[in-house]
Amino acid sequence: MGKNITQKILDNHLVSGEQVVGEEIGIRIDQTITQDATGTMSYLQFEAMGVDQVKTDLSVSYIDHNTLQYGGFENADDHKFLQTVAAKHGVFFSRPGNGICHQVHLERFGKPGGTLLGSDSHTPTSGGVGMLAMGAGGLDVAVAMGGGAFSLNYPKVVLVNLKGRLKPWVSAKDIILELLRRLTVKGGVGKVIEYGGTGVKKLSVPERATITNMGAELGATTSVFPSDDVTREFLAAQGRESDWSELVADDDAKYDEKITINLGTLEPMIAQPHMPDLVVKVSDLEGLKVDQVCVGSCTNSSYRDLMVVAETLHKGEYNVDPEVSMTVSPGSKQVLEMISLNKGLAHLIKAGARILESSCGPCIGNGQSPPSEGVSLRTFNRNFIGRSGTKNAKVYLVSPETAVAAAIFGKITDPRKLEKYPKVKMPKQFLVDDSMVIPPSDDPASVVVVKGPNIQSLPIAGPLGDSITGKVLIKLGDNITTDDITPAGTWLKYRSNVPKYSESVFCGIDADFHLKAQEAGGGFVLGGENYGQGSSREHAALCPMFLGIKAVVAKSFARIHKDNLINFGILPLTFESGADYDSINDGDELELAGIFDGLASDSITLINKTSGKEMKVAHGYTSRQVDMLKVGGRLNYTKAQSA
Ligand code: MIC
Ligand code: SF4
Repeated sequence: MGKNITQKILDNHLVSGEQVVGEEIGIRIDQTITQDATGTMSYLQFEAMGVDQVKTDLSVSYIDHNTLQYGGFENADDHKFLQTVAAKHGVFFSRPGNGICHQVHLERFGKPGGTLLGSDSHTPTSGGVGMLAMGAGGLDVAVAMGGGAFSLNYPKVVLVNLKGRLKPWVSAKDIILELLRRLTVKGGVGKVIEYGGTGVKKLSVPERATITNMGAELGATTSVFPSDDVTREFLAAQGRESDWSELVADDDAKYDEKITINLGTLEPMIAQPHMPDLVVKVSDLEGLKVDQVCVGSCTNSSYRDLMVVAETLHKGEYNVDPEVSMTVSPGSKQVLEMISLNKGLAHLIKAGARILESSCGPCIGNGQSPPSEGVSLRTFNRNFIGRSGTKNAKVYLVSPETAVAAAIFGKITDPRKLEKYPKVKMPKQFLVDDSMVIPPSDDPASVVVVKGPNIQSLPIAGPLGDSITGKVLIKLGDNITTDDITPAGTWLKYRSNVPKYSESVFCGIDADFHLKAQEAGGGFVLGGENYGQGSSREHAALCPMFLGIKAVVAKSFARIHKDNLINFGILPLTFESGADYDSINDGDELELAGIFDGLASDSITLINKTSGKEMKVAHGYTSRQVDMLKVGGRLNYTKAQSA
């Protein structure tokens, strides 16, 4: 029987388990990436595992999230630690300024047919060159660096059949926004989204990467494109044609679901506040006044994207509307250098765009927070409430085409109203200069790992008991994001300092949560559907663990966050019915009873001691996860296994 692309890569990397949908498998990881905001924890964990040199084909540590922290030593401490720990253990180090991890990895390292694990949820970007690239918590990445397998449930595979070709002013971002409109932020859970059809040939690698990048917002395990002639040309233009190999689905490949998108009839789309799936046509919102336009992020910061914006401004002799503040963050040093040599940068500057560093910047609330009640149009991938740094701002997600139209007219405008669509050709040769990627040391024994005062040691949970009692410390609704649990922005500098960062837990919802949790000696968190969606930050489990949270009971969980909770010894449990969720109130006293027996089956008894009601909650853990939870999480488990 024929295979699809996902099955081919998984089969080639399988080390344990059966290829049956929903069953846990273990796969070998070829490459890993970390970024600074999740990397410090990941390397502390790697150190704790006692492995000397990474065992992957390639591991890269990127500095791109918190590059220019204001006022204080924390950020610089983190960077020094990351640089020295990389040199010591065989990891390449991409310096701040070299660009956003996903864009740089796509340009310089991604390889068709390989597996990539990254401590960032947008790692699937490299699916644009036919890699099976997945986001995970830093601890999972540390284990993969040590040569351990990555565990996941064998996914369903969805074929998205792209037909026809995009019309002018409609681009890759509109394709993924359309998919989000159809499938929602939970639509991809447990699935790999694979792209095929005649429309694929018309999309360049960076356009494909925009789509695989934002597949993270569908909750998908990952997204992947075929590796074809377009991929070969891209890799050749990056001076690495030898990394290319063909990877396409067999003609008789089977899929669990099929979806068709007709590119020719697609219109410019826009995601409204405050979820990436609240998508409508741009024309439906025409005329809404805009305060800010931000171009960049790992979704839309490629050479192609920035040149579309620059050329539109230049050809039409436009300036940015006086009431709009427009920023542009290039995805990489390569992109920035190339647009500076071909005058694209000059066009942006002339028109009044403000040029930021090649980093995440405003996407993670690092600068350029919108004004009060402001409307911000961003080419980014997430518009969760408060993520921009301004809680009452209204953030919309759009393509570079729609962004530039709004910058010109000062209001939401269908970009098809602009005249000539600039034709941006993919360069025959990209400017290749890897001088900001520092290779690991030839003499690792001589490298001293520098840990300034911001690098605090890692808290570790103790073993699980047979019963847990405690109060409901907070009851939440659906789609709670990791930005709600442990926000970024000004808190980002405490990513290496769990005790301090724990003060941020749920602070946007209940400013005193951390005090309440500590006073009560820990307790329970209740959630609705898709609890923990968004980022891969394991701090969203680590910090609650530090505050004494023992279990999160929700209607359903996002994949990466559920794994992170288990990794840090917190029980993620699922309600059997909405009525059970409704029957518990904030402040109720709960007891999980007979946990060990419950772990052996799939349900544990939850008693609401306040109301007297008893119910069953499901866990769905594999036997490996049960063993991990019993000893207090993955680090203890890995240590015990290697002993
Ligand atoms: C994000 O976009 O939310 C982040 C910041 O890149 C996170 C990682 C982090 O929290 O450090 C992600 O996507 O995983
Ligand atoms: Fe950085 Fe934003 Fe991409 Fe996260 S989504 S990696 S913060 S650019």
